[in-house]
Amino acid sequence: MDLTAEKITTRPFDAEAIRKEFPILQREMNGKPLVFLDSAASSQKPRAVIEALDHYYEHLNANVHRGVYQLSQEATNAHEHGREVARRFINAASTKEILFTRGTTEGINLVAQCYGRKYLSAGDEILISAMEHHSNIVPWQMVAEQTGAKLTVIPVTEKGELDMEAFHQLLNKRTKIVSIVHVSNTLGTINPVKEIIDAAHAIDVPVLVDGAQATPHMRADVQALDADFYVFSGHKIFGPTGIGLLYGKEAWLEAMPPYHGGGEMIKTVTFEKTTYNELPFKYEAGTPDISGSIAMGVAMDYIDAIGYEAIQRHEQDLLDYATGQLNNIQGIRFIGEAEQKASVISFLIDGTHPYDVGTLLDKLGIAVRTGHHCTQPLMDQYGIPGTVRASFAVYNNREDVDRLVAGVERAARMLR
Ligand code: C6P
Repeated sequence: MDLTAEKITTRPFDAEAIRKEFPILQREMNGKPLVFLDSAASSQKPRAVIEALDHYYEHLNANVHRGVYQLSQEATNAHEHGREVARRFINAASTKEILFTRGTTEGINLVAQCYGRKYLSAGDEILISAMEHHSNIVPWQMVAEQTGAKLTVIPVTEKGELDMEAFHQLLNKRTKIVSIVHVSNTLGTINPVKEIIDAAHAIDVPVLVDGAQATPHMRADVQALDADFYVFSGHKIFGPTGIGLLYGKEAWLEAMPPYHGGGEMIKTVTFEKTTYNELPFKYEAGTPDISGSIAMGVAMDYIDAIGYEAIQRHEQDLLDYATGQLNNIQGIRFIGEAEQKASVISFLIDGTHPYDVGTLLDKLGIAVRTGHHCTQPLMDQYGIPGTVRASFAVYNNREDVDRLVAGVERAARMLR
């Protein structure tokens, strides 16, 4: 297995062949074939990614960037190849701008602390939206407490879209950073991030984009977007858990102080003074997740081989079909009806609690997520405790939708 091979040949789209590449989908749950509809929480993994993890530990395992011996150099090459794959995947200008993190959450905390402690002070504003995941709220609240800055919040309409008029009014001279979700994990809404970035840049305000829910479904081209920071998680794009990516423009990464201190991120250390390593290592203290960077690269190549266009076409079909079928169920209420939506459907059934619906679906072998989806302020706006959320990936099919619809109908009959 050559983990540094330059390949990516797009293949003809074959939904059933793709499905077979995900071994876990052969499992049964509660005596029924598993219907996995929680990919927005964490996607399943294709065999190629699982094999890459195995291959690393069987053939390449050694620490990186340190050993003079060949095994360490091979591990380093494979790890750095993962970075190059990631650079290509998001069309960054340089691998200096590609930082490995533990995931979206760590990426946002890194920017909040490194940018915030240097550039924020009392009276400054951090502009986020009412549909943010807690990961894009709490780190900013923490740095606001440290610096005296405050959060301002773009409202969300009843349909689940950003109120763009309000955004343009809220963006002002006191705004020091905008941090916005590309695709909402609860509503499925695809936000107009390019419009937001252009407006912010017009008054020299940098923008962080939380791409955790976008990257499973669409190309994040950081140069076309002109994002200053773009973050996402490996485990939502068919890669392993514990690894993610922070893209940052080189100028910002050079200007900001580092995040964690330790090995790898230094050039020289004395008890009096430490000088920092060059990019991207300045932000990567300690031994990285080597198998993770390699396997995430394989996951990115896997997406590129199928192609985002084909993925989107397939998922749009499932989204339309599922929305239409679920809509026939009496008493269903959709939360999130934006014009531009990814394949995420949140709903409630009159007279039932989402948790009970989710539990009954599980008995039928159907995995959905229930609860507030780490977006409590959004739940408060809708005045609901949570939703049932079904999210679709490229390995799902119409049969999965049929099982979901039959399951929800049955749950509704039993619970009302
Ligand atoms: N949303 C969901 O089921 P981490 O946990 O760091 O990989 O990702 C955090 C995160 C940040 N932003 C958005 C928009 C997200 O959707 C998530 C993760 C999961 O919706 C778990 S709550």
